[in-house]
Amino acid sequence: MALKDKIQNKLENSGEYISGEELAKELGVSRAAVWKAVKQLKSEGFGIDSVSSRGYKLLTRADTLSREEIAQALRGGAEELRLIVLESVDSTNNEAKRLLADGLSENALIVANEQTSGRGRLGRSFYSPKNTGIYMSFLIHTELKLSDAVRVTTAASVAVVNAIERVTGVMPEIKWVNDVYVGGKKVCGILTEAVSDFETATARSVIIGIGINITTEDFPEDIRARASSIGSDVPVRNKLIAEVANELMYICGDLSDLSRYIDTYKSHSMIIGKKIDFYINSVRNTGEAMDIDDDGALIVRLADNSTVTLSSGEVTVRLSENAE
Ligand code: BTX
Repeated sequence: MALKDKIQNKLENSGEYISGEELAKELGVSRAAVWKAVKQLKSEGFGIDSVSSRGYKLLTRADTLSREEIAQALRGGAEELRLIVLESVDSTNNEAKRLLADGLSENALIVANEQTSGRGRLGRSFYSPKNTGIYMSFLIHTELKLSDAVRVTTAASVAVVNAIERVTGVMPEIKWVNDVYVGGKKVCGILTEAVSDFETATARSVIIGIGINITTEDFPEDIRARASSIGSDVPVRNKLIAEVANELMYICGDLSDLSRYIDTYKSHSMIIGKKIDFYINSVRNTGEAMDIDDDGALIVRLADNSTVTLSSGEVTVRLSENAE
């Protein structure tokens, strides 16, 4: 039995704090080995409290993905999705594309415990370690005007925010266009891809990829200052996945019914009323974010009082460093 499994057993049986010294003595290993094994258990999703004077205590068991638990919580049409739960995959969006290329005609939800090449927008990557996050993609076959496809991203942000609030009680904010933040740091990214028919300017299928950090702590150096997790002392991944699906199916059931999502999108905006920097083709501009229109476009007032309307695509927005 691996050291970490032995420590897991001891912590589970005790239910109380056990000092690192005691564990090391009982298991015949160094305290450093105990510390390393505890760190590994944490990275697998176990909630373990470490207090220097008292030792370690198991707070929560691992938040294990379960196809059955997800399926049981799906409703309102979401239960009709073909549900695929994988241990590891390059990217759930890539998997959705492969299923589409193989001729899958059902709508599907693909979930993975880990992504080895999670993708962000514009060729960026999305850090997707195992056990501590949610990585999910919806494959939806729908006839959608390309001009309406942008609404899908807006809808997905709202589905995520509603689901997080309902399942965890945490109140997230949305940074236009599709990032979800908690405490000023990014906890979720959404990547929407359309398989389109340019002749008719319609999307035939959309793939909506959603990544949410639940208990991830060890972010890579370059994103550590900007990324965070929702945090949870109890297992939430299965419930949250199902709730995002339920919300998304409801909103996408009628994207022309703006009341299903635009108000929530606006009320959770972290930039409306704030000074922002925005980048078009890497050129920096500044202004004040005024409003978001019905298509999810951002209305910005410039220094000369004129306004511009920014659609998603190539625009990146940041809160101005000198913003109050
Ligand atoms: P984005 O391009 O807006 O965000 C990616 C950027 O965010 C990175 O360049 C990095 O700075 C930062 N970042 C990377 N990983 C994380 C993370 N785990 N948490 C917070 N910030 C991070 C956003 O793209 C769209 C991301 C979609 C991810 C989902 S996961 C399921 C599906 N499959 C897949 O390959 N992508 C989507």
